[in-house]
Amino acid sequence: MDRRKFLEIPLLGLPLLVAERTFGQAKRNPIGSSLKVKMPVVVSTWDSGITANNGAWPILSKRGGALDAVEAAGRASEDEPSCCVGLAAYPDRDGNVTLDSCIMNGNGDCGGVSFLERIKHPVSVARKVMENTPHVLLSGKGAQEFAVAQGFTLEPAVLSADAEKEWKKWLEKSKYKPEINIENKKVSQAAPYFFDDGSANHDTMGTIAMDVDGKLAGMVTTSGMAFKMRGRVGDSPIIGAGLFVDNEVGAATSSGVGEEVIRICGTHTVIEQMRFGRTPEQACREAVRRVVKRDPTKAKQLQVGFLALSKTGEIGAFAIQKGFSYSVTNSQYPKGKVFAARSWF
Ligand code: SD4
Repeated sequence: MDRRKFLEIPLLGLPLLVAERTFGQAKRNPIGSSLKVKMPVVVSTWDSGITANNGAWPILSKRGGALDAVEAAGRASEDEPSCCVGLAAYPDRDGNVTLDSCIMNGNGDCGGVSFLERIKHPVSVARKVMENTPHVLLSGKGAQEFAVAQGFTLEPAVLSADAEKEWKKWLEKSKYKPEINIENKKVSQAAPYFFDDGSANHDTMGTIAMDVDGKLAGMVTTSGMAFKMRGRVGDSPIIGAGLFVDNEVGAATSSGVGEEVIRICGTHTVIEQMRFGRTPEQACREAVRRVVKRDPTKAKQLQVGFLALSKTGEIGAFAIQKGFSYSVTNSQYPKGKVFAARSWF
């Protein structure tokens, strides 16, 4: 890249004014080029990130560690049916719920599970992979056997009523087309934020946090894309794609069409951009730019969003499409606050 082009790129992340937007009762707050917050802090993708943050904040606010906090965030999401990231989530096209998750601390310790069935808390299995095996990622039957050996219960293979209804509806046409911002379009009555259609919520939760000692950690938990092919694994359990954390720099997570995130090693790209001086929002924007430039026509039809937290307490996000949001909880926002990310289109 010539010097002129290199210098141009950081300017792409300069602040633009974004109007405050209201979706039903879900009020998203406008952002500048970055949001500087007090530590400790937990930040999660989407409006339903509030549920995840509510799991993490009791730990962080009592001076607990970031790794414990993000695991608790994942478990809170997996426990909440309206979050749709655990066993209540939408199945693959054959009617099986298959879950992906990973967890990482700022020292490069990490673990993940993919294509995991009938286990309620994939994030905790991911942590066991990290702590009790020499490996980083266990998949499918092997991951399930490992989980059971570690004391996790094998749950019945049943769909939630909502998932079964949506799957049957989907079977009528059997067309795989990821829906943009599906995570924020469906909201159950239990969720703190509502949309005009009263529907709820979510199929991926990414959480990044910094504790009182300045240590970073992150996790992702998901059922992946609804009605995917059996065996499909997305970006969420893949270190450097759905999650990357480095105590020297910051933490980043992603949501949206995982295939696009994997192709550009999304969150690793974000962290490396931050390492060389970009703000979290600029870094997220650069990762989005790489997705868009690969196929600008296709990019119009899909959503990918990145969310990052720097070690100095700056938060930034950027997405291809409007509608990506993130939730922040700390001493300034103990009940959590939802912010809108800026977007390419
Ligand atoms: C995946 N990135 O499996 C996930 C899907 C997602 O909100 O983020 N949905 O590709």
